Amino acid sequence: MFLGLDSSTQSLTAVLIDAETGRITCQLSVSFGGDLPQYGSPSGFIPGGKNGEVHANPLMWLDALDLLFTRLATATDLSKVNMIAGSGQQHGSVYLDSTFDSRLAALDVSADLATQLAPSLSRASSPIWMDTSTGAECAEIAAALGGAAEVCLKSGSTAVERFTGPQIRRFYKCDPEGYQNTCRIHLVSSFIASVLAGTSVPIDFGDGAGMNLLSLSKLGWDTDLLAATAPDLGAKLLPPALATSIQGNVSGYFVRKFGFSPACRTALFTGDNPASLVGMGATAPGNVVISLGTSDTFFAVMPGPKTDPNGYGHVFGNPAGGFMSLICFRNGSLAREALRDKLGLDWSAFDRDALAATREAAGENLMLPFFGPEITPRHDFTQPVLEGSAGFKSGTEPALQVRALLEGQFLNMRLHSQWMDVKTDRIRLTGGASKNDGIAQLVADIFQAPVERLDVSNSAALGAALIAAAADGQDLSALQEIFCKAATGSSLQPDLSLADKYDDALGRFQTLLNTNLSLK
Ligand code: ADP
Ligand code: XUL
Repeated sequence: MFLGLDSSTQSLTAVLIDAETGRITCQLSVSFGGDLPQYGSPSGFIPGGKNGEVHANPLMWLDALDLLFTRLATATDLSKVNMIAGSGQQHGSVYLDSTFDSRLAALDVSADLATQLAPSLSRASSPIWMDTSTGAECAEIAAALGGAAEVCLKSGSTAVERFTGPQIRRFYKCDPEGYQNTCRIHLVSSFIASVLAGTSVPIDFGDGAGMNLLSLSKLGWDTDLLAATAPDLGAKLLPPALATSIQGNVSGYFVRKFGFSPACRTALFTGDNPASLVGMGATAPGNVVISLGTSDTFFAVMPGPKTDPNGYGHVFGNPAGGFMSLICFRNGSLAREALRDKLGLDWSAFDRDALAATREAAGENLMLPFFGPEITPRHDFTQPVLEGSAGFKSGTEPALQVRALLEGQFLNMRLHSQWMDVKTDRIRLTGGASKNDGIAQLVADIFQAPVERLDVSNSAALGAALIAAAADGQDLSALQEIFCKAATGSSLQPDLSLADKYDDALGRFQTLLNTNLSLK
């Protein structure tokens, strides 16, 4: 059996797989808000942060670990687990003093993790990916390196507010003493991996690339970025490694307390997005993943460490080796809901039949589909821009607007993923809106690629379980064939007769976008 854990923003999830039978044998979650109300973090972070700060209490993650294993030990026989791997929400960081490793080595089963490890925190809270407080630090890091493009070329992303390097720099500036007392900085992923291993373990290339510190070409910490971020930072980080590297046996705390075998081993943890790439069966070229959640994301493996010339997309390590990209489109479901509500519609106006009724208008009207600030392209939009027939622009034809919004979203995605030059044999759709066949069909038509949906709900935790199996020497692609199959009846073929229309629309969309980006 292989156990995958995912410590995400709102919950800690476990997926246990049996590689022999090809089945998921147990799935359990602890919700930070619901199960641990004492932390006052109903959505997984401490509400009311000032100046864009969004922090979480790392002790909450430790309590969640104790609680999850208590539940797992009741639900299943943990002595059968050969290997554990995991993932964490990306970018969040945990700050520890010189006692952390000795406390890990001396954990006592009669007390809990949070009580025993609390004294080793050199910073009481952890900034997480939702934090936007580091604009000044991003500018300082970019200036020290000679510009944003240089940071992107080295690390795979321009200096980004939520990324760990700028967060570390802010801590160093705001609390120099706290920074000095910090001997070890972990990501959420490597923090939890270290607790399981009973000793500090490295950050992996997947999550490490979300720090603005990792050199993509050298796969080691970049000395210029370290120096631009904070003094002596290199000494506070272990050298990064591949997610599938084995770290040794699980700590005796988990053996004695929850019944793991002393022979159970642990691999590294990675970021939730790299783990999802594995869980969606997309670690080899050809499969592209589009997640249609609150925001939309586009991710895929890349043959080499190419970077986005516009600086919008990110490059992370692929847990199976090589690299992946992640592009985030902030307006995703937020925009689909905004248009739905503005026109007084419901989701049936976005479904297959409704969209089929306006098929003749495919690619004709254009909408820049942004109701608020966007990340890709980075711009403070306030409302959509419409260009097309009179009825469309005046808003008298809601069905045309729905079509143009969705077309605009996926044309924008196609446009801004071109730099990756990835092979798209098929698109694997996930996220809340992916169950909508109308939306899924438009994705197939605009990208001119088949679309399929998988039966996977916890793709990051499943991906982590598959990483554990791969670390144990199992064949990852063979396991993905079994665990990451398209759900029956979920596949859709592109309408090939629309190829030229959407090629033409892409050019016009780009022109309209460029005109509007240069307006402000
Ligand atoms: P997240 O993981 O970001 O919380 P989910 O992947 O759970 O988001 O997706 C939630 C979103 O799915 C909702 O915001 C909603 O807009 C969208 N959604 C749910 N059902 C439909 C539907 N039938 N058609 C289009 N969008 C839908
Ligand atoms: C990725 C990002 C989020 C977090 C939380 O860059 O910030 O997706 O990983 O899920």
